[in-house]
Amino acid sequence: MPSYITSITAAQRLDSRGNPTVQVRLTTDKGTFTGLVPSGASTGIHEALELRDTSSTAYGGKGVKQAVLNVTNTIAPALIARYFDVETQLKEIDAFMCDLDGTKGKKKLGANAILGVSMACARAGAASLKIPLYEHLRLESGSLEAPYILPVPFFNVLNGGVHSGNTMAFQEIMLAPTGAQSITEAVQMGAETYHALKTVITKKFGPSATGIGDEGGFAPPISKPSEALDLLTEAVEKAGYTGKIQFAMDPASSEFFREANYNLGIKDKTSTKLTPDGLADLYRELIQKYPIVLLEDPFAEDDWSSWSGFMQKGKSLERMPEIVGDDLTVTNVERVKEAQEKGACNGLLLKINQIGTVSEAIAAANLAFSYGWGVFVSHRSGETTDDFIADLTVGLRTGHLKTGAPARGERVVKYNRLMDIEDELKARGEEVKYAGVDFRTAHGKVADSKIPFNVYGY
Ligand code: 2PG
Ligand code: MG
Repeated sequence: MPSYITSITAAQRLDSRGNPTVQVRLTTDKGTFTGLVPSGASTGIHEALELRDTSSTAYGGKGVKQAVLNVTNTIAPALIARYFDVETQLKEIDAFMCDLDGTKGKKKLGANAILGVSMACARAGAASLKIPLYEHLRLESGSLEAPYILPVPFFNVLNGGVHSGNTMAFQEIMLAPTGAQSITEAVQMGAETYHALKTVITKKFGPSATGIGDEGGFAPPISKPSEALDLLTEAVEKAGYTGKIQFAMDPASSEFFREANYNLGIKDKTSTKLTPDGLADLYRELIQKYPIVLLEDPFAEDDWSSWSGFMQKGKSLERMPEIVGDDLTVTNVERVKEAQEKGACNGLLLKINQIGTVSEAIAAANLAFSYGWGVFVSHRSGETTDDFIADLTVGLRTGHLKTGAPARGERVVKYNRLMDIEDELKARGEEVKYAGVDFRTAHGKVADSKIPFNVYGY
């Protein structure tokens, strides 16, 4: 039975940083469904536009009242009048909103306005089909593969960059419990290590150093990435998980790229400039020394030659992590294609608000899979209690996601939802697989021969 939209309302609500964001409520004959939109701080310049009321003084120019009005006055009447069936027409609904906007980067209506509606439509579709959201998203992606894959959760436990007030230029240092047997065990390992890390930090720097950054990770007074990785090594050992938890980093290097160089001293106002080659050497040193299985945005969003050169050299290295594009690829099929042509990376960070509709994000993931890349689902630093991305990662079988520390409501809501999904699938007697060490290729969408090197060396 088709299910039509009968009303769409929107409102300005707060995100986890205390900034306004868009909340959409969409009603069909099956109920009312919501979508709450996240927001980045280290935003890539090629992302779709997040519409803010910059000319108003309210919320320091960060209000989203215009985006809210765009939902209620423009998108709602146009969509309702078209009688789209939410069960089967998510792609058409998303394409219709893109046309209604009419610009390339959703500059007229705002990606934040459009995404809220898209998320709510996906939920309405799932409800109408009487299936869980992850199942609906799996069907939307055109995949019928089994079993369901529960992702390795990458916990961002040390925050730097624009996400914290310490002097570390690198934005995120993460724990990946690849040696767990289930998402539930992985969460336990992550949480126990997070607490062990707090103890390690307290001992080294005192209790005042245990304040946290935007994603719930600690932000002690350190600057060098090796200091961060040493802290993690100690915490993992203390928690008893050596060999079972590996590391990942998102330096978010576009943020400290200045005039063709990378300034690691950007936050303490010293000049610790590295050339792209110097930074590549630093990464290779760290990769040899620590169990780093994923490196995101090692170079700036348009520093293509550094990305390609790093990938080339990586082929002959004994250890090479997954190289993930975030600001580089912005969940946009055009940028993903370009990155593939240039051999720039072998992993895609998937952020639904970078592109602005659920269907376009799925298309970007499918394209990445077709190249043999990994797909790494991600939250934003400004989050909400919406848990949509937990279902997305299971539906797309991406095998890994990052959604912050194992702490703070807007982060744990996603991890908790993943544990709910695991329990639910088991209760239904379905086969469930935890991605574990195979997190990059767990999706099983390509032949091994197509996978652009997969050498962790661990
Ligand atoms: C990133 C993200 C999320 P932001 O760089 O990967 O961790 O940060 O949302 O600030 O862009
Ligand atoms: Mg990033």
